[in-house]
Amino acid sequence: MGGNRRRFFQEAAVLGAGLFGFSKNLDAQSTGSAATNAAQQRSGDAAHGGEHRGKRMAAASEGGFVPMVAPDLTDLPFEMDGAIKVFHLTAEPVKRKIAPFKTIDAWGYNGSCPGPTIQVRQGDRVRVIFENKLPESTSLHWHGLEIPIEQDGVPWISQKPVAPGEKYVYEFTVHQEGTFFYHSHNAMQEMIGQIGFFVAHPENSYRPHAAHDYGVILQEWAVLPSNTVPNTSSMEYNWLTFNGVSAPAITPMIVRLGSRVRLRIVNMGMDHHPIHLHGNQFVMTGTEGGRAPESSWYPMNTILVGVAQARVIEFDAKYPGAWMLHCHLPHHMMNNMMDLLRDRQIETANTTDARALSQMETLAESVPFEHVHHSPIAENANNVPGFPQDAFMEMGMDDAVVKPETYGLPENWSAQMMGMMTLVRVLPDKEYEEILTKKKNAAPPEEHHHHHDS
Ligand SMILES: [Cu+2]
Repeated sequence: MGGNRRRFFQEAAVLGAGLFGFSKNLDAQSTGSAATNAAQQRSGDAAHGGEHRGKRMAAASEGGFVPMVAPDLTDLPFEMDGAIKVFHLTAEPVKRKIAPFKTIDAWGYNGSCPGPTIQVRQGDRVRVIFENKLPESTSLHWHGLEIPIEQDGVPWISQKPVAPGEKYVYEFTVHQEGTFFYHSHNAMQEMIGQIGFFVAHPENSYRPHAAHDYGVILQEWAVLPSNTVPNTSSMEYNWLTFNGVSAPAITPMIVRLGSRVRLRIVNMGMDHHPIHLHGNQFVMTGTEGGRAPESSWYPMNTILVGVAQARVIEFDAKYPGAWMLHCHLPHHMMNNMMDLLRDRQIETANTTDARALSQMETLAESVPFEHVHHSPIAENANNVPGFPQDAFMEMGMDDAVVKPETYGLPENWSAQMMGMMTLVRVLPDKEYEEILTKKKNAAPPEEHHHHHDS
């Protein structure tokens, strides 16, 4: 096996992308832990085979990095052409289920919005074979990458627009490390979803080592009730998403108690988002320009992620619990329920406990999902000016969003989860491994993770 080829197999395994699919990312994240290595060896004949697992582990310890996991998104596979990593990316309209009862018509890449994550290593030569299946011209811009002007992806400036049905090949060497992203350079296309992660892992691993590496893309949507197409010229956003999903449908981040966690947050919208983490202080270790020197790190628990920025934070997960990670703009901590509420929006007098509850239940049946009872209200609530505020807003729907990562959360946990909000679940070994096992058992066949056009 030649050097390039060997490196390819090792990296494909490390990234959990390429040939071997996305589903291993979560357990690949735990390679920093001896305990988990042992657990992986014990289950070495699981779905993807012990051989690949072993290679991934070896490569992970050599390379010193773990792949980033963007919850609710997949990784873009690649092939090698000599020493070049070749990716296939197709811009196209996509259906994105942003909540159990809401699917929107967005534009994205390879069936996904945001598009699939591209992960490479610093120093890699990268070729992206891009195809436009949109009804209009577009291009790909590589946000933050220092690459030749011919690769910059601005229509009419650095290239001709890529017309519908056309292909265009981008090729460049990635000399940087850090959190980048690709996107259309047309504003309205950006607002209808055309973005994806481009992560360059460093040639020399970051210190201190992070056992978990998660990524979130922030987006806003204005979707009128009973509509599915986002209004990209509106500035009144009613749906706020992490990786194209609104809470409580966003998949929680699972981390092992005592491990170091890295979180990369990218903002591709019209608003700036103060992202807050409960119960933990973190430091900012990087921006859209790459790693920040350790001398610049200071403690915080809220980080403003401005439009077009990436913010990378790290913390040691010292405290067990389901810690909220959310945008702190109050209107970004809600979902728009007008699709569900319709008549209630008009009948504002419908605010007795019994009537609101019965209405919620009727709505829940029509969706359909179970509705867990909302929080109690006072008997004289209707005599208090301002009522209701949050009363009756809660739509607990645990069963509708159940997945391995929600296992063990308290009943009705989903009632408090709305908009740009997720949980960082810091779990002791036993609970952590229980969820890993559930994830492995729930993982669909590998084919489902591939997004190549055939
Ligand atoms: Cu926000």
